[in-house]
Amino acid sequence: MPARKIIHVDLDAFFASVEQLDNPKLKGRPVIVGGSIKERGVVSTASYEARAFGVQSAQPIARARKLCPQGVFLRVRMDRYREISRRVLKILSSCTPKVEPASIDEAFLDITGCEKLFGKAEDIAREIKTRIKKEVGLTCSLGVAPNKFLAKVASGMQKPDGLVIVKDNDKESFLANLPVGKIWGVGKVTQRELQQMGIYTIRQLGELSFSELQKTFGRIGARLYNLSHGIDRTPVLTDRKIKSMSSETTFPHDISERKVLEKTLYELSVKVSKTLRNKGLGAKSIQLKVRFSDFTTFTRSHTYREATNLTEFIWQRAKELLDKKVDLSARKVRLIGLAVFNLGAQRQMELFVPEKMQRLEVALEKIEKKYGIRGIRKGRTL
Ligand code: TTP
Ligand code: MG
Repeated sequence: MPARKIIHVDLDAFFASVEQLDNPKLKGRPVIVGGSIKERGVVSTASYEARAFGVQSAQPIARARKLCPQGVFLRVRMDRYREISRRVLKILSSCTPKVEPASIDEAFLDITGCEKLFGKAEDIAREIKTRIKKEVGLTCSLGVAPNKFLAKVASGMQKPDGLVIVKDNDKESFLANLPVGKIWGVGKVTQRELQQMGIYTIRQLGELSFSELQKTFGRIGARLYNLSHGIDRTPVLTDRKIKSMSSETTFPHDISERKVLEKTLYELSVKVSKTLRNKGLGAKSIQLKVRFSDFTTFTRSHTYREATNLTEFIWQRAKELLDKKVDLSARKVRLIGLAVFNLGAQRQMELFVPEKMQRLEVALEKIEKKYGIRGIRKGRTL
């Protein structure tokens, strides 16, 4: 696959910049926005002038007042920020249809293949900055890179009003001296663990072998390995409309045997997980639907911390709901359904590991043997 061209756009000091835009007297002054009811007395964001005094997001307002007594303190005006956010998105969408809004003030763009039409990635990035400045009145920082992870890190490197370009060949040197905390999914706990191993920079992390990382960090080991080498295959997801996916089966006659229900759930899991994988998505929530012979219907769902698109996991989760939440003793089942929601981009790196793939295959085969399912996975792409 040729290298992709991804842009990450992040507006500078967003809420505070909008306040300065709407009231030009505030330009160049320390502006601190926060303290709405929901934010309960903490700073949402501060203008760069206020940051020079040490004011930061999530700080108690009282502390910000001490650090910056001359600051202008303002309440959050969410509706206004949303309106501006929409205008920025419109500009981005006119560059490419492949835009993924990531939060109120950031978005990913996939401009792979746009270069013939619109010029070099760097020029497209400059054009975006110019248009947002001219048409909306705000500055932003951009990262241009072969993937989302690198683009996001890059956009944060020269804030405010920055533009950082990472070429495919330079990705490892770009990451080398950055702290491991820059890696997606490395929170305080993992960071501390790594520090105890003497690992502070991404270069040091990249020196660990795949199996070492997997042994120490289990499931996130694969991610640490790939990201530390600048590898990230997550797609820019434009299809935000997909909120859930589901599949269900109505039986030709009502069913009481658990084994048949489990087998059907397995078939539904195969279907749903395959669609998820094809779309590069994973689901955190699983919902089981059961309709009894008397047509009473109910659904039970559970949300997990980690998203998945693996058949085996989805099936296990669905079966758990069936085991724990459904009373099958009194009535027969007419219909069973499986839905997944809380969808998000799913890194499929686990699947690139041959050993893991093998284990998965073995597990699936066992299930299929046990339930007498044949040929169900024909044509399936793992
Ligand atoms: P960020 O993009 O993280 O911050 P920012 O735009 O203010 O500053 P910069 O990108 O230049 O570093 O968040 C976007 C907006 O989200 C921010 O303006 C306010 C809001 N926000 C909160 O309400 N609480 C928070 O803790 C953070 C980090 C942001
Ligand atoms: Mg921002």
